[in-house]
Amino acid sequence: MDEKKVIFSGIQPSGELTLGSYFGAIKNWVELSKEYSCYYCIVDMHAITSRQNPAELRRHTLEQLAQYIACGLDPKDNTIFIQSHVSAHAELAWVMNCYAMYGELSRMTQFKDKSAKNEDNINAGLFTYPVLMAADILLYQTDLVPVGEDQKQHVELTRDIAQRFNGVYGEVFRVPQPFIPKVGARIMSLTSPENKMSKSDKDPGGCIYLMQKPEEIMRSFKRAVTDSETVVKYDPENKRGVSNLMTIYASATGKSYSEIEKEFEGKGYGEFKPAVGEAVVERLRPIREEAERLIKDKAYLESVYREGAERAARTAYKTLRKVYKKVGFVEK
Ligand code: ATP
Ligand code: LTN
Repeated sequence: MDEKKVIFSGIQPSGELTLGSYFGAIKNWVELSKEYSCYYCIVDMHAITSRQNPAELRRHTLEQLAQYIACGLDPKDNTIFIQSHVSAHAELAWVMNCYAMYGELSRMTQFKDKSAKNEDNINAGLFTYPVLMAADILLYQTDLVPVGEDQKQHVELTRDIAQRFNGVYGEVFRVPQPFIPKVGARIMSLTSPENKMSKSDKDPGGCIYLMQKPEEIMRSFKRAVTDSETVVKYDPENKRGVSNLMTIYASATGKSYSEIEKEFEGKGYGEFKPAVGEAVVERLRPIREEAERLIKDKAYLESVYREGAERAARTAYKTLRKVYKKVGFVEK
């Protein structure tokens, strides 16, 4: 019997992974993978809530798998898989749809943001996106969900849906908790630090991508928006740009904000910005090199996602069968 606590998390293959996905999520996944039983998913079904080019979606999915492994997730110790390969996700999502309320889904800030950005494609999938996410999490009897701050509301909704279902049918689902990093929960854009760094951002200068070349990373940091002062000080209210750079530096080096303030005392942004760039370049270099190597090894990647899906399916269908029985479906 596996007594370890269970972790589930996922990222949509909707573009190139950013420093936000890394510091907000994957970095924690790697730390947790040592102690817990972990499921790390590439949520391609979520990705199609925005229109995707099919060839690109396929490429991003495989690249993301290579990047998960390159970031330090060992497929032997972790169940790494592609969401659409385990059809229980779609099946549980349907049932969960009937236990999620229109009103609560209407309050989801991600839905409101994404609807405002995609006025021409406010599809039903975008609306029920958090229900599929709840199904992802609940299928594995998950204890902890490591995500960035922006996903907290979705994990809370998952808890509400699980409790509602359990309230009617008994203890079917474990009620999960969000796990949000203390530093790095919200990495902002380098060009508009009032917005979250996001892989579907239209302004590439604001984003740092895991696979980006060092020269490009350095250029983006040198151009990062700061303020008219010259003091390196953590003050997210009044110095958004600089505070964001400090968060990135802290996440890349493990230093605290006060250590960083001391390190750059009396030095201006001209010294600080390239130092952040260097730290990020060094942090990402081994990841990029390993991911570039892995992406060429299609047979290996295939073996990882096949095995991952098989392992995931075993747990997922156990939960799904229980749910079907509880709601009154006839056993086949
Ligand atoms: P998209 O632009 O396609 O919506 P995204 O870049 O916002 O994607 P997601 O795939 O939605 O990223 O998120 C992947 C994981 O990384 C989630 O756990 C999310 O909370 C986290 N994350 C994403 N962006 C950031 C960020 N800027 N700072 C901290 N965490 C982030
Ligand atoms: N909604 C998340 C991605 C996601 C997820 C999940 C995260 C889908 N299913 C389950 C944690 C657990 C996002 O947009 N980042």
